[in-house]
Amino acid sequence: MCGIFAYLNYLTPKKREEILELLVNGLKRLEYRGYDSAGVAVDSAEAKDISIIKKSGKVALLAEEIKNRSDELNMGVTVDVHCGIAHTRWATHGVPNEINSHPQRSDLQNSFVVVHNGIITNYKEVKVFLEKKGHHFESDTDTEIIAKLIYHFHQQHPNFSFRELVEHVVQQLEGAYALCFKSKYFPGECVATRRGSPLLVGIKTRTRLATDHVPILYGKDADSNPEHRPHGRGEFPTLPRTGSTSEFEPLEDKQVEYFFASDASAIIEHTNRVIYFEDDDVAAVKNGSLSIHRIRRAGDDPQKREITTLKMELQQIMKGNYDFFMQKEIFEQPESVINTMRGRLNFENGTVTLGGIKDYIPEIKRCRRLMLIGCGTSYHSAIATRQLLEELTELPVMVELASDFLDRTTPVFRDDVCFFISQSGETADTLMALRYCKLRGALIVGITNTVGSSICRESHCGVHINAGPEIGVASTKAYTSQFISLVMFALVMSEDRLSLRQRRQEIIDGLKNLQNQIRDVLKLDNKVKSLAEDLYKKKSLLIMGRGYNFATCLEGALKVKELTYMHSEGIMAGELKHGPLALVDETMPVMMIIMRDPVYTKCMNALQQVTAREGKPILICEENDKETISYSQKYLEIPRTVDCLQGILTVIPMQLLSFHIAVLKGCNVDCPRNLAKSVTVE
Ligand code: G6Q
Ligand code: GLU
Repeated sequence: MCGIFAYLNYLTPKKREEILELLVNGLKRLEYRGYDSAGVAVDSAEAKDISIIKKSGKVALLAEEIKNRSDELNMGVTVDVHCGIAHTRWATHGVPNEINSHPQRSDLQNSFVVVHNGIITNYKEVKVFLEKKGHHFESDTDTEIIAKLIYHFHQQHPNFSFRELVEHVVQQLEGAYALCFKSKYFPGECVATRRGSPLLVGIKTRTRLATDHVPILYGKDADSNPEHRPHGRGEFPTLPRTGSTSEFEPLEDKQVEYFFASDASAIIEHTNRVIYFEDDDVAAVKNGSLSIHRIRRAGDDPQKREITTLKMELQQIMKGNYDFFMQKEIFEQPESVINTMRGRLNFENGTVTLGGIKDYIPEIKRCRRLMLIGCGTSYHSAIATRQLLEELTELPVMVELASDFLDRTTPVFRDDVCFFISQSGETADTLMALRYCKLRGALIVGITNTVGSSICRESHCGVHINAGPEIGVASTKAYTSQFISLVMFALVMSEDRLSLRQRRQEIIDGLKNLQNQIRDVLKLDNKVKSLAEDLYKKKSLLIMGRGYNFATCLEGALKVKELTYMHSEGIMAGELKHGPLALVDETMPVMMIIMRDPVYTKCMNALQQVTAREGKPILICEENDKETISYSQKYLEIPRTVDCLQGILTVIPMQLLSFHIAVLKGCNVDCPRNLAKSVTVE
């Protein structure tokens, strides 16, 4: 979902070539989020203007364009103070072409330039206003109004600071945004702000930072007064200044570099000292000092932003000896599942401690029902664990797709406990559903893989799945870690139930063996690859199962769709007779998941229905299950584990199968077409 990257060096001499390389490399770290074009803005060679370089297509094409213009860009010059902004665009308004790429500009002189992640929902009204003021638009984007609006305010208030101008602009905007601004009127300054889209800043100094926080600075409450809300049409009111505030000097060491980005993967190689911005923070760097400002609103008056230390290491976001991030992340699962349980599940005494929710367990035990809400793969992890949660908590468990949950304006009550499952922690549908439930007094539990993400921060409590950075757009290790996190929650909820002690113990023993069993399943990689060679030219693939393995059918079908662009459908085997069986003949590719679990007999019934119609199903079944194997020439034997954990093992062949088909079809494994790692727009 697009990426923002900005770099400001202060009293830190850098060649212009180094600065451009750094900006391009920052965009490369964000490519996995999905995009269709890219651009940068830097000081022009004479440093009195701004040069913008933009290209539709991949970042590599932008890098090539920069190289082609190296003479014009005076690459050999060293600058002590400079601000550069960069962007990978995921088009929402205006086709992916050069003119619609970012940075967007205020005028032909590039007086103000801006990069934007999100959607401005009232841009049409603002555009009408600005056109009446004589501004001429060149792009079809919503973003362009931001660049022209700040220029308009600058013309009205030439003595406003850069930060004050941005504050006035964002008070007119509706919708979601993360923004970084640069201006020829404010050389060496950068202003960044966010509402609804993620943004953070990394700080790098020669010596250790003199402080572990940056206080929040408040101007006068300029926008709490209703007259200053956007009129939507006609004249914008003349806005009073928000009141000057002293710039905060967080650093003793004046040599400093700032790295603004949409997520930490673009920052970690430079520094691990970061600040995650909150909605409506306006961060300004001026004379090397970072200050964070807010327009104070009733009930909202945080006093500071912590400078946190990123835990992720660079090699974790590199591919290692794999060709693709997704491949690496599939093969990381023996380790990632252990990391999810580390420090929480004590295999010796059978206890489970989830520090992030333990204070809330008594309240959760008194709740009326559990609601598990998510999208895509995260939703499937809820499907996968619903039955076990019902069994061990003896509570009603609702599993909801966030988008549909909101469409229905589902009734939610104070005694509901709502889980929001999200790898990125930024998925707009899931975040909107969280806010919907929070507003209605429910207890909010976040299950995320990204520290500092919006869902993480807006939950009352939660569990970090500790899967490590997941770069591939198609979620793999996050799914198995979400799965295990929810299983651990079920174990916590039932720890005082004597009647469930034996069941709990078999699950804990199963979790203990998982790492080795996942390794065994990964050894099937070559066999899966040969199955992929049979399938990759097919038009469709049906995946059937039920009970604890139905989620694997849904998740496997999603993986096949999103990675190979081939149709695939997860089918509840119990539903075969109610329609899907009509699809089966000797030509239709079918996979069936049949494990020796409580629904084995029913699955064998489904298998016989399929083979009776000349179907030739590929089976995912239990090791040495001769009876089941006898029904098919093509099968994958999976180690046996406790029934409620079997889905962790049966999903891995599906991850591998979709990966190999994608490679055979020449698809982009890490960045499938039309998709983004974090869908931050509804
Ligand atoms: C799955 C995809 C996608 C993803 C959803 C939810 O492989 O990555 O379906 O699971 O978009 O994303 P979050 O888990 O980040 O909310
Ligand atoms: N809405 C803006 C555009 O279409 C920004 C999209 C993005 O987040 O990249 O240009």
